[in-house]
Amino acid sequence: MRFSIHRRGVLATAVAVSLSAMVGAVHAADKVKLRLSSPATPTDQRAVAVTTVFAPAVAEFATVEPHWNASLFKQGTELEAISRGNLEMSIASAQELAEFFPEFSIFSAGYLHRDAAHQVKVFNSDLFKPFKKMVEDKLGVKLLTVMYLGRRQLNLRIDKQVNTPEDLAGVKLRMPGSEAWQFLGRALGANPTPMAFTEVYTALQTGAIDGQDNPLPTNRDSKFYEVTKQIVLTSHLVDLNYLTLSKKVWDGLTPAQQATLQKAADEAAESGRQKQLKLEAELEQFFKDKGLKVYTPNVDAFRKRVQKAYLESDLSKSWPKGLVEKINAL
Ligand code: KDO
Repeated sequence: MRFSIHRRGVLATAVAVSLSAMVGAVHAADKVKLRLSSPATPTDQRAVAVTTVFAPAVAEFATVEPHWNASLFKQGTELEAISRGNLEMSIASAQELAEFFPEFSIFSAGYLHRDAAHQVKVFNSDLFKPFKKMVEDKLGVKLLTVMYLGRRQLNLRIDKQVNTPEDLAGVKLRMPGSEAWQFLGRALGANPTPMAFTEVYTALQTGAIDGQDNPLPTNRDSKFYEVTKQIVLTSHLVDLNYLTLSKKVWDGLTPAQQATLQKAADEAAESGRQKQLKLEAELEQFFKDKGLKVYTPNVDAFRKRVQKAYLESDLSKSWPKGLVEKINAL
């Protein structure tokens, strides 16, 4: 008797377990899988925001599967992968978008965005709407929100004091691998060379390059301070990325899911932005403690040279007329 009760109990439990496993499996299969590929490290604040704010907020209907350190797609190939249906999400740059739409280079121009708040204003303004639509219609990619990467600073393995763009003559500066980035490197007065983010540490270590540029938190996360001697605070680009999603995936969501996902993206971006700003304010001392020289050059000289280079360039010919003024006025 005891045995049979026990047996029934076991059977009932087994049935319940397999039923709930089946229900679980159905739920998991019902969920939208969102694979995200980015060269960012998992400790980068954009990555932290995606995993700790965005993913839990959409968990009811989506499973976010992030691949950091460019482990799924190479830097710069993510947008095409989304467009072809091989990837659902990325953290894209304006420079990458400019490879498809030259007019996007306006958002990659040095000394254009003033700060993190200005980036948000530009992204949410009417003037950005046609840009979003163009990317959706022609590439099938939705720009969900703007993420703050930070003020890019020169980070050099050479000792030479850099006060003006002239001091960068002949300096082999790694820039990410698209034309808009190379242009910025030249505008700064350096000799730019394209290279993927994941190769930078070794290139600095071996001397294949003289330096690179990135915001202070990135320099810490990727340990570039171990293989460089100085940080020159040029703040030449208040850098941004867009959190992107396949338009096809977006269109497959219910209106309520779309609203939840949009809110999650905005909240993740805001959380990452605040943390990144805090880190930027704190990190100067961190690098000094690591033995690096950290100083502010003649920023006006850099600003003048860079802005002039953009305005006289072919890149700016693709920019809608009057847009620089409108951006400045925001
Ligand atoms: C870089 O390659 O230097 C860069 O900072 C460029 C950004 O647009 C972005 O792609 C970023 O790398 C990666 O997310 C890694 O932090």
